[in-house]
Amino acid sequence: MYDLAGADENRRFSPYCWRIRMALAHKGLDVECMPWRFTEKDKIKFSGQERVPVLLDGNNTVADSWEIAKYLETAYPDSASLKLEHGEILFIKFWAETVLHPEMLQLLVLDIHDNLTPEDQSYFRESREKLLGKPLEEVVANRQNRLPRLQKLLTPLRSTLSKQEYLSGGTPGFSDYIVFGAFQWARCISAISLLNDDDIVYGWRDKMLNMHGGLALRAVGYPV
Ligand SMILES: N[C@@H](CCC(=O)N[C@@H](CS)C(=O)NCC(=O)O)C(=O)O
Repeated sequence: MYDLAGADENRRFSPYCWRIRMALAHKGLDVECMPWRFTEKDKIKFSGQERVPVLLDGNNTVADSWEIAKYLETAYPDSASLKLEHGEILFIKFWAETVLHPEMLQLLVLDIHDNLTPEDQSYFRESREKLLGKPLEEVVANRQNRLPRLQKLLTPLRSTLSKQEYLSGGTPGFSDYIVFGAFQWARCISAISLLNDDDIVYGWRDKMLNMHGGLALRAVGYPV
């Protein structure tokens, strides 16, 4: 799998790649995660698009985390299910991508920049400043003041986790990996603390960090 890396090639921080690393571990599949940088578009050209994760499995190439999850369910039907069959999971996916990620990006964007190679820094600054409409330093100025917005936005997550152990029900599934990917993105790239330890979301994230032999806990990141 091609996996987004920082200047330190062991810093793997993509929320989309983390979904898949957790999904692969869930299915008991070993994977080699090859470091890829934003400016290495040529390296993944064979996949017909310009983003990671890109999974290579035998003769198959699959890009896009959702497509990869579906592929894993079809190609490995006998291992633990990712529980994709209920259509509502698409709501979780789009909520994470259009509500949670953009809010987190405004907290993390400068830390992401600071952890990249010099070539990636230029590309990232230019593309993200265009997207956000201002200098990265301005985006994160007074970012502590934005934290209550994030806290509020997590309300449906809190309510769900007060009724059941995982977003997918009694056992984890791809819904959990989608949302966890966002928290792992933050943890791997920034020292900012997003969750208080008395928050039920903190407890859920802790379980996710320790799952699959502590795969996510062991990753290069910050103890937040
Ligand atoms: N829809 C894709 C999105 C993947 C994506 O946006 N990946 C980011 C890394 S987190 C990327 O490769 N960005 C390349 C760029 O911004 O040039 C998926 O679910 O896999």
